[in-house]
Amino acid sequence: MNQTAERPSQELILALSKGRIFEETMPLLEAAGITVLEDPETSRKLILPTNKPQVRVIIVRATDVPTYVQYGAADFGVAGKDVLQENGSTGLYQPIDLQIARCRLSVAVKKDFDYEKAIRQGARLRVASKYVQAAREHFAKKGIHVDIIKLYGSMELAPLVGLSDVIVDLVSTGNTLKANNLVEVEQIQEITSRLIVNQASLKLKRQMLQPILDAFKAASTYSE
Ligand code: PRT
Ligand code: MG
Repeated sequence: MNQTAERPSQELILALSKGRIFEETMPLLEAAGITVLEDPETSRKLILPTNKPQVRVIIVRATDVPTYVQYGAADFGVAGKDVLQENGSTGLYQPIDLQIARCRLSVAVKKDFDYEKAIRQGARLRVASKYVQAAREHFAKKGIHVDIIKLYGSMELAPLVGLSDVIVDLVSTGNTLKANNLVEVEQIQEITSRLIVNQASLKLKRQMLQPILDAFKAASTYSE
């Protein structure tokens, strides 16, 4: 899993997802002297050039970032702790918590659902989530019996149409919950995005990678 794919040894590929991770990584790249020359929101290209000919950025789904880095198709990438936890992160070096794309993993219910009472009564809860592992662990720790229903998106809908009693989802402003008459009843954990590095790249391309890692580290600490 740790081999670097057949790519020139003097090139670096950074894997990012569109949206908040791309946007919040840009200032860190700038701090490392790297400017991405095209906007993934308007460009259809999946490989974006930067001002450094040896550095390119690839745009992939958020959940696919660790896969590209694990196989060495990208040398490094940025992924949420939620994604790394849920999909495993073997063979990945995680040197820096970038403190970006901050949110929390929470339990939410419909406003009129009495969560505490359901727990007191030992009810079996139906939980809809994309984060099956984290949800299972959370309720097991609390000794609550659950049936978990795996969804791939729009978790907020599930309690509204009777698919589940509870959801486990990411919350940042809380606006999505509010707009759908849901309330947060428990915070499971804080989530931020991490820099992940292919272990072989770290050894073989250390000279090129290290200054970028250092700049990222400094920029993410000072932006606190
Ligand atoms: O959106 P898409 O299906 O393409 O992929 P994705 O959801 O995997 O990617 P993206 O870009 O939406 O999220 C990438 C990473 O950003 C996640 O893995 C998280 O680590 C992080 N992040 C930070 C978030 C949020 N904040 C967030 N608020 N990811 C998702 N959300 C969603 C949440 O699921 C909910 O539906 O936004 C909604 C709630 O937002 P508020 O502000 O209304 O509370
Ligand atoms: Mg999303």
